[in-house]
Amino acid sequence: MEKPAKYKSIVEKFLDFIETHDHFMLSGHINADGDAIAAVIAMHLFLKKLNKTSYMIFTDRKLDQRFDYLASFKEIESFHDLNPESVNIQAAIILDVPGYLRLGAASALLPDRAHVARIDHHPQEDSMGELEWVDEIASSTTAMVYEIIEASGVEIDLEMAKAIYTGIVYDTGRFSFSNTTARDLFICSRMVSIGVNPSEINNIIFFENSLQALHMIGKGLYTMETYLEGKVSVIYLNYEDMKHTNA
Ligand SMILES: [Mn+2]
Repeated sequence: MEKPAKYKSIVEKFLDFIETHDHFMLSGHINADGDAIAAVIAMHLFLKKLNKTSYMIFTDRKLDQRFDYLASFKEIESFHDLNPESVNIQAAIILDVPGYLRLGAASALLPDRAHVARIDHHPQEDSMGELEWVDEIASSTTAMVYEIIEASGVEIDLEMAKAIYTGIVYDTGRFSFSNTTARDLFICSRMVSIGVNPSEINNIIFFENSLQALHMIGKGLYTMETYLEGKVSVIYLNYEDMKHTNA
């Protein structure tokens, strides 16, 4: 017999939410970072395995192209280029987004809140859906998505593993920030055993800078001034400096 809803874990509630819908919109915060992009892609690949349709739609006009090694990255659409007629959105799962302002213009596509679910690890600004899982202790939204995939029993393939590894390694600063937990290391160890190559991903995300980007960083560092006995430092770059790089 099914457990009464009040005894279900949040992960089980998400699996129910997914089971009861077929066509999803997935989105992350504006100026999408490695966690937002990887969490959306991991969820997309998971839904695909369940034979569900999902549209990955961000408010950003252009995404950080470093993450184009992730499967389905090219399927991500910008809200601004989208023909709303071309999508059939029955439900939405919003990832790594603390409120409407951070979701941006893509908020316009959200269905009724009864069909909106959210997974996030930021302090919250707005309640956005009937089903919300917010864990401020979690290192990353992607680590939370992993828990849902893991609980479903779906086998994690290499493409999913790359996305899961990417979101966690990005938001923990290569496992160096204070948010890094034993669970993150365990999950990433599993992803490596599935075939993820850590140095390959680290190089792409953290070490491959364009010459223009390095020049810009150099210029910024040169302007550094410190205040309050070194506790605060300030660097400045103007729009002209930024314009010549896509960093
Ligand atoms: Mn995040």
